Amino acid sequence: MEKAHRLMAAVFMFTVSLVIAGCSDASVDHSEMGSDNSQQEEQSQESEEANEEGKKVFNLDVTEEHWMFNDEIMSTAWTYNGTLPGEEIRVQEGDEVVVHVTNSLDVPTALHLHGFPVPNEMDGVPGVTQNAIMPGEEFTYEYQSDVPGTYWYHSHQDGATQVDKGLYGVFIVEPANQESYDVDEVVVIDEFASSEMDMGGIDHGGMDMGDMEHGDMDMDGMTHAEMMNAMYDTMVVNGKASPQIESIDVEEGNKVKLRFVNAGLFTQVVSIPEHSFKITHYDGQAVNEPDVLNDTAFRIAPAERYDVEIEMDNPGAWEIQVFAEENQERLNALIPLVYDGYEGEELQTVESISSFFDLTTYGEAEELNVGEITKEYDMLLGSDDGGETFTINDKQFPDHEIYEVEEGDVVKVTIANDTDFDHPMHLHGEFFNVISKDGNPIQGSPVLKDTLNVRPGETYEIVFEAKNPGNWMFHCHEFHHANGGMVAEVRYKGFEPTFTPDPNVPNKPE
Ligand SMILES: [Cu+2]
Repeated sequence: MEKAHRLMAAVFMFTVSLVIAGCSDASVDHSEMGSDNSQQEEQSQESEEANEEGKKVFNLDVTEEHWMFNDEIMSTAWTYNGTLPGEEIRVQEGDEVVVHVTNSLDVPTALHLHGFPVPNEMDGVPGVTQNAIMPGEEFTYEYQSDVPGTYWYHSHQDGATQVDKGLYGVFIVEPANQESYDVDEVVVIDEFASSEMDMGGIDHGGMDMGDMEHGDMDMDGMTHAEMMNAMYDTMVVNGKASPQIESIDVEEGNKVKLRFVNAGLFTQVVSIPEHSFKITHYDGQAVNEPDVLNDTAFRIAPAERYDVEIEMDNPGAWEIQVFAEENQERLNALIPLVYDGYEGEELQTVESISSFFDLTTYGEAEELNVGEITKEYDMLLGSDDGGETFTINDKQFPDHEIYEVEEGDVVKVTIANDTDFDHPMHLHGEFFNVISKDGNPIQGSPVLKDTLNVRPGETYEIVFEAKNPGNWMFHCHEFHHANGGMVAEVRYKGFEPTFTPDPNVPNKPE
């Protein structure tokens, strides 16, 4: 124990010095950029403002920062506007939204709006829908926010590095008839690897991340799961780790909406103590007649969102529990839920979990408004033994499976998981309806999603209508799995992208 502590302390000191060295570099880059371009920037800003009247305009600067997860854990984070998660973007249904992304990192980046059905050229996938935004450059994304819901934005360039370092934020479109809540807050779940603190520093000095993963940490011979559990050791909620996770402050009688977003790489379990609640939305899309749940935990996989409505009828000081099922000892977080007047009292949490939420039977059934199926495809999720490679139909990106569709097609995809890992499969560009699980039709509310967690041995059928022409990624959202090849693509016949891939830009979409 003693020895391990000293080692940890040594690693931490080493890290801090590298981090400080790294940051001063970044600030030099900043000032140089500003002086060169300031006049030009002013002019272009004026003309942009004229074009942007009546639109909701956001500027996201992608920067490297020191970030304190709590009083003790500091890291180099990559951020949007200096915060983790990035600045929340909240707009109303019907708003025209403009997002200017300025890249102040020294590597290329790109912004993907996850789940929101954007036009293809706004999808932010380097090499597929645009060239990555090079250091010092800017890219403007425009969206018509006509589909309400809880979404998130994140980098789609080298996600295993960039999202892991903090490049994510929440995007909310409030419906025109938004119900009123006394509290409406996001709960963004992530986990972080303290070993990456020194990875971040060394990386800046020119060392390759891949070398670190397989070399320095002595990860040879480890399975993928063992490596993940060895690396990630700290839960992060809304950018903070215990004991600095911010409390949700409520009053008796409040109606509370919590928007859970998993921005990390592990499937998490969420458990709400001693309160009944409803899950009102999956991935931002409304559940039909949601039932009241009690003593029921729900799983949230990477990139999924669950909106939860809770009546505050049990005054006290509580803790919502969040933990990674596969690594509960290290990856668990307690989010204080504190009634007015109960501040400072001992927090009470869930003692044991009696049942798990099942989305196949939840809510009221409703007829789906989809036409006759015109195309059927299979998606077999595979992996080699140790989890070094990940495949879809035995193919690996960039020699990947292409699902060709035509506008108007009704496409059924049967997804089967033949691996030992969860795979949260995300389709860009369209929502899909989950119609069956393991051969049994969905009994409850329609399940409209953009990310579906397919657990080991499970098979799902999904259906989507091809109505948004483009080239759309369909991939696992555990970025290491995507990196290992678990990426497919839906391509519309005859669609021509509006951009030309630039061979000088290191596009890295997976
Ligand atoms: Cu996966």
